[in-house]
Order: sequence, then structure tokens, then C-alpha cells
Amino acid sequence: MKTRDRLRIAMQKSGRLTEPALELLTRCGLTFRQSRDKLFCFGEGEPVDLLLVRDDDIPGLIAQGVCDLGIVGRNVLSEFQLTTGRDAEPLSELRPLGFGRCRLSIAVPQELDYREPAQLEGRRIATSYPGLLGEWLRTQGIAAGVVTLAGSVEIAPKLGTADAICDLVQSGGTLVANQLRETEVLLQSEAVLAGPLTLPVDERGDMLELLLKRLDGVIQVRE
Ligand code: PRT
Ligand code: ZN
Repeated sequence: MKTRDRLRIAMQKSGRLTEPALELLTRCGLTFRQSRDKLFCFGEGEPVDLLLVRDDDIPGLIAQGVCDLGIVGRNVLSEFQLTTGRDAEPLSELRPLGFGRCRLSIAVPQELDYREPAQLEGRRIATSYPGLLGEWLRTQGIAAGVVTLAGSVEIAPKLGTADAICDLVQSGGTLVANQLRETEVLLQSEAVLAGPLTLPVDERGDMLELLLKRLDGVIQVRE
């Protein structure tokens, strides 16, 4: 991998994690000059730059070595780990960051008399997380159909394309609005600092160590 002397962090360009991630980095003493295309933000004080991308691209950018770190939901990181081949660079969760909390859950139509996971046997479950859902079904010993959808998963039961869904839940409002009921929690998620399993040993490694120390300080004060 090409050596670089500046640390590069991938984060969400525009979405739920953007504001809190920037706030956290600012509290760690980092300041950025935003470039005109807003894809790359140059770090002014410390040698730390930002790449602003779609959250789904973040694990891949770290695995390819394009970025050293990423701020991304555990749900996205875990799904990447489960769905990329064994040849891909394994990633690790360096720190939980305490924002973007939600859970990945199974939900069924309210009128269904749901008591246990075994009732999902032979049913179709719509999700954007086929890796995480597939793993949960395997551990439960349930054979169910996984219908992979990019978005609007919650309307699948009404459309008749699935019998249940597996999606992110926060307040539960979206489920209620779609006459669905949360029945099983597969994953508790929040934003995490993700990185490669083996951290760089050059100047970036020193900066990373400093950043982790500052992060720990900021997170501790918050708790
Ligand atoms: O454009 P890009 O691909 O970057 O953004 P995105 O639309 O994929 O992501 P975004 O901004 O919606 O979410 C980014 C991350 O925020 C997710 O990967 C989660 O880690 C985290 N997060 C926290 C959530 C939620 N809470 C959340 N409530 N992500 C999505 N939702 C959605 C959920 O999918 C469902 O549609 O909100 C709805 C449920 O919310 P409630 O409050 O009605 O239960
Ligand atoms: Zn996304």
C-alpha cells in the first residue's frame, strides 16, 4: 500500500451521521477547509483530511486503503464484513461513538399472532441487510426467503412482496405508520470509528494514536 503522511477519514457526506461526526471531530481539535466540490476536506491544523461519501461506500474505502479510518454505522460495517469475500481486508471497530443509535429488527404485520422466530420458517423477509439477516436466520436454524431491497423496506408487506421485514428502527414511528410490530432485535447499532485490523506504522499511526486519545477524552466527558 502506498504510504501517506496524512490521515484520511471517510465520513457520510449528507445524512444522519454527518453533523454529529463533524461535531465530534471538531471537539477533538480538528478543523477543515472545505473544498469546492465538497468531496475532500483538507485538515488545517493537524494532518487529518476528510473524504465525504455515501455511508455504504465507507467500509470499502478503508478495505481498499483509500482511507485510513471511517465513521459509519455498525450496521453498515457488519453488513460489509458479512457480504464481502474472505479475500477482502478485515476491518475492525476501533471505538463506539455514542451517536446514530438504532437497532436492526424484524417486524411483522400487526395482525399476525407472532410468538417466536420459528414462525418465520418458509416466509419471505424484506431487508437491505441480507448478510446480517442471513446470519441471524442461520443461527436460529430458520429457512426463510430473503428479499433484498435497496429502500422503502417497510412497505413490502403491504405490497405483498414480503411477509415480514428486517430494518433499522429508532423511535418505532415508521413501523407503527406501516401497521408493523417489532418482534426481534438482531443488532444494536450506533456510529463507530472503523479502521483496518492492522493499523499503519508510519506518521499516520502516530496521528491515529493521538486522535484515539482525544476521542476517548471527548467520549468520556460526554458520558
Ligand atoms: O446517502 P447515504 O447512503 O449516505 O445515506 P443513507 O440514507 O443510507 O443513511 P442515513 O443517513 O439514513 O443513515 C445513516 C446511518 O444512521 C444508518 O446506517 C444507521 O447507522 C443510523 N441510523 C440511526 C438510522 C436511523 N437511526 C434510522 N432511524 N438509519 C436509518 N433510519 C431509518 C430506518 O431505515 C427507517 O426507515 O429511519 C426509519 C426508522 O426510524 P423510526 O424513528 O421511525 O423508527
Ligand atoms: Zn446509505
